[in-house]
Amino acid sequence: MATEQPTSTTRAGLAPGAATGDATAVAHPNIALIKYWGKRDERLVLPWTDSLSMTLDVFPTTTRVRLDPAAGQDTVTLDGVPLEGEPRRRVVAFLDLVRERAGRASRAVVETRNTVPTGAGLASSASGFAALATAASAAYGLGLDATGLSRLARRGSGSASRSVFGGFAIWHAGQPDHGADPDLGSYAEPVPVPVDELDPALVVAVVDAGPKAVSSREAMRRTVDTSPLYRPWAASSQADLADIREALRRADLDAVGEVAERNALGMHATMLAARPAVRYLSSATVTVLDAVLELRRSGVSAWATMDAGPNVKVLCRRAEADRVAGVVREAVRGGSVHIAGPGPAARLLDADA
Ligand code: 2P0
Repeated sequence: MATEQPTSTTRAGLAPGAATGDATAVAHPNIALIKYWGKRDERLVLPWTDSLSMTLDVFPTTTRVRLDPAAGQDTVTLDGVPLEGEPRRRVVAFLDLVRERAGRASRAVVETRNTVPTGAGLASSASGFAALATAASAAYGLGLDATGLSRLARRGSGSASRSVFGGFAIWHAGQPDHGADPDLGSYAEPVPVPVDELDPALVVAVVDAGPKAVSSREAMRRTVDTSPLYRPWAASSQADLADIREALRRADLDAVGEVAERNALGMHATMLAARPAVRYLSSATVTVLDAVLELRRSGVSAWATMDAGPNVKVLCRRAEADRVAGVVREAVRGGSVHIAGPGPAARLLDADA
């Protein structure tokens, strides 16, 4: 039986679209089992391929957006430290988009608290822009439903479109020729999955929490522009998506893991073939991959996926997650290991929460 997926909520008692002027939202990162890698439109953040993810129940991001009509510019802090450079530019550009849609000029004070190691390939931009989209749209009174929020979050960071939803979510690339407004065709939505039967967990092995040498944005661009393996991977990813949806429907964890692992390895192959190559996987990554293989040989369902960094997320059964985490902990030595389950949708917090 399909488990009901929570959707994003609006603050109780307010008419849709009423500007609160001050809103706080929380969102969780997601890990893609079918990856998003490559944009067909950089400005609108439209991907070449559909992707599918599980939102986690760990590492939430909490963001407060407070309008400040007297201010001449936005104030943006992350864990109490003012953002500068490109990260600040991305937040301000996102707020400009919200202001344009709201028809309001007020600058804002944005305070974000992150619990995910920023820049470590653990999708802090997904939880970050999902929380920012949810809080900013309430503060400025955009009155969006969950689909609209997903489209908006996408403009901040592609993967954020999926963190608007809890559980499993698919992000539709949208058709290249989607009518007059291609923005409308690309959004995420929940995928019904028999979660209790599947009993999924992701064991997150942080082998290196430092910032990455090449941003995922730049790495994607280089891969699409120069990798001879990009187009074949994009085509096979569409087939992987169909396979994983069927495996999820059947609650067949081994089939889900097999497809997720091949899709991730294929994505990394496209980067390795880019010119110049982008290699996020480190020797510590390979050590964890060997441990995952060893677990499988010993009869444990464990499958690996890696994003734009050296860290490994191991898909397994919740009932076996402690055992998997123990083996992975041995392998990473010095890194940290976390167990995550399916997490909730992005949501607004009550003003007095
Ligand atoms: C994903 N990643 O599907 C893929 C797999 C990394 C590897 O989404 O440029 O930070 O802001 O849209 O969302 C990371 O890319 O990129 C990502 P932008 P984002 O989770």
